[in-house]
Amino acid sequence: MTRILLLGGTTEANLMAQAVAKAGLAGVYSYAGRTEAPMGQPIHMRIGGFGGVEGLQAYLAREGITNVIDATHPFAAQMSRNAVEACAAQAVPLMALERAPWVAGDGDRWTHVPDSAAAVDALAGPPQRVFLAIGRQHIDAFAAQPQHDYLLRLVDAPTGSLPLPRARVVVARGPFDVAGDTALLRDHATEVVVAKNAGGKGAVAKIAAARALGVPVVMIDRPRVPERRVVRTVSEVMAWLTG
Ligand code: 3Y8
Ligand code: NAP
Repeated sequence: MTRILLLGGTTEANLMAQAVAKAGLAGVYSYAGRTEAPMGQPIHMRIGGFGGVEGLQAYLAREGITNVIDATHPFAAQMSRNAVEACAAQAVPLMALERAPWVAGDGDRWTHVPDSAAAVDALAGPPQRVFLAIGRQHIDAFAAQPQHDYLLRLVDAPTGSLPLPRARVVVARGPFDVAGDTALLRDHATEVVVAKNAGGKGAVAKIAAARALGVPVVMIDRPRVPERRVVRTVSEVMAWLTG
């Protein structure tokens, strides 16, 4: 009897949940609990951390999980590391569903940086109008470059003051579209976009908008995650589950 743990929080995970429900397989969709009101899912949901590798191992045993699908965001590296360790320890098969990174094309003006600290360093220099599109968890680090006029896009309205003296907040949950992001960059007169190389469609609009407007992008490359089986499509995961 298949019982799936789907580590979610992305567009791909949502598509995966639809396929699992359609196939009539038993599964649980797991959110970290980062946002106030995460989207509903067609399968059971759980919200919150497991309590590290040990907590995840105990969960796998207690719930009789037979397959784990890691469909988390490429920057959710800690969750992916924990899944590799816990699944190996419990001998539960693990499959990652991961989108390919974006690759710069004609007209793209990208500067690649290895992590958000390097993105902060890349913003040294005279004041600019910066679209900081990397969410809430790493904003504090940019207080080291207070000279800029920031536009922040967050999933939930910030509680308390922001660590940036000049920042405007747009509260919006993606997926985003190119027309909307082009208008946003124009209205803000953005001079540089800071983005994570998330890949996929949900966050790519700002990259296409920056290309169209000739705006440079500081592109944060993905963190390393341990070796594991990876596929790019829901159907490949379904073949693995039912094969
Ligand atoms: C809680 C679940 C879907 C899935 C929506 C995808 C697409 C839209 C684009 C910008 C970039 C960013 C951010 C982003 C995108 C999708 C997908 C994606 C980027 C939700 C969600 C959860 C989260 C967590 C949130 C992080 C933040 C990152 C905002 C739900 C909406 C910037 C990543 O406030 C916080 O603490 C937010 C934290 C992790 C990164 C950060 O470090 O702040 N995602 N995003 C998941 C959980 O609790 O387990 O609330 O319904 C999911 C999605 N966000 O089709 O419905 O699949 O990537 N999410 C980035 O890529 O740079 C926004 O603004 O252009
Ligand atoms: P992370 O740094 O890799 O994980 C930190 C801790 O959060 C994990 O050790 C785990 O806690 C908990 N956690 C993370 N994802 C979880 C999940 N799906 N279910 C249960 N617990 C989870 O994670 P993150 O980067 O903060 O991402 C959190 C969530 O947001 C994930 O679902 C991810 O897919 C989604 N998301 C992240 C980004 C991003 O830019 N990072 C973008 C879009 C969506 P314990 O150790 O206690 O188990």
